[in-house]
Amino acid sequence: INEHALDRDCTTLSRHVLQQFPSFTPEAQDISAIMSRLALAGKLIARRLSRAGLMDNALGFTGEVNVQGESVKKMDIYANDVFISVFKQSGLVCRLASEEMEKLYYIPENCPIGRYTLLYDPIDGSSNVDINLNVGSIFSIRQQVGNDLDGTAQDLLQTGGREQIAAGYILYGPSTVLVYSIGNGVHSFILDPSLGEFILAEENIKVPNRGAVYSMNEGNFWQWDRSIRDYIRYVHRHEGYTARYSGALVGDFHRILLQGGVFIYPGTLKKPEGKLRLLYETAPLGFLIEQAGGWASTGEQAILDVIPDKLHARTPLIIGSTEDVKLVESFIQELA
Ligand code: AHM
Ligand code: MG
Repeated sequence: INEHALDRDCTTLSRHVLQQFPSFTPEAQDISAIMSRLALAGKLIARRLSRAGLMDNALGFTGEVNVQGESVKKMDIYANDVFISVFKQSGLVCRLASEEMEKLYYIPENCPIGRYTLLYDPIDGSSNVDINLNVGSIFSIRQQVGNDLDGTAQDLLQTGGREQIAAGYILYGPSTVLVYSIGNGVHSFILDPSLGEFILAEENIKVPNRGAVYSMNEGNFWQWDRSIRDYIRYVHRHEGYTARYSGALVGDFHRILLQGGVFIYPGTLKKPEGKLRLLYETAPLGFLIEQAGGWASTGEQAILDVIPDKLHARTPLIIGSTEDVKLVESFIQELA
């Protein structure tokens, strides 16, 4: 038998998470259990996405508008509920906050004991769902500090992204990929549908120091600050750049994580803080990119140092290869 292939097949996500801890502590067991449930959420969402076009009630809009003023898609609601359901009766996660819910959501039966908070974007890039292109889910785990049961989330509004215990995403593409970090490198797993398990694909991913890709919505050019317009003019005048933008952050980020480059969603006239939300979009990806040796910035400070003033706070995002991010920062700082 091919022992190597067999060993690889046996490196499942939950086993890998346990191996990240020096010993079999209660925290190690908790985080492993949380990751297994997040993996289940990913499998449920991947299953529904793969058949959505054949189902009566899976594509399109619900007709509602969420707290962010965005039209809600049926898949957003399904995926939002999946993350709640998988943590019911887990005793692990007491509070959840997501892009689709105005307030924190408490799972009452978990609350006296559940010491963790889950922050998540259930379907990121949901405009891609109806056209069968990649989307993702983003997650972040924090220790619940104090006994917040009144919904004010004070603990979340006093700390930055370095307090994350774990962060990651699930990318629903040709295959379903789960990428996570608990502060000890970035690791990727691929869902093997025949096993129903996420199997280790790559350990300790390092983002290249530089890359050719720049990823941003250039349709917003006229809405950007002069510094960002200057940066784009620089890119257009230099050889070696290539544009890639899918409209779904997780996919665009994944490309950059593996191949290098920079993703930019700056502030615009209409949205001075940009579009992306700190707690469940930019901070988790910031955590991953720093773990991979790259950098994430608002242009003025590290994403992981930003302290939100509200649950759904937004930040500009410049993320990817360190040299590429620093170049964008230099344009911003020159005009500051
Ligand atoms: P969503 O979570 O509501 O789908 O919004 C986030 C998405 C990102 O995935 C993507 O990078 C960005 O919005 C695209 O925005 P735009 O269409 O303005 O370029
Ligand atoms: Mg999103």
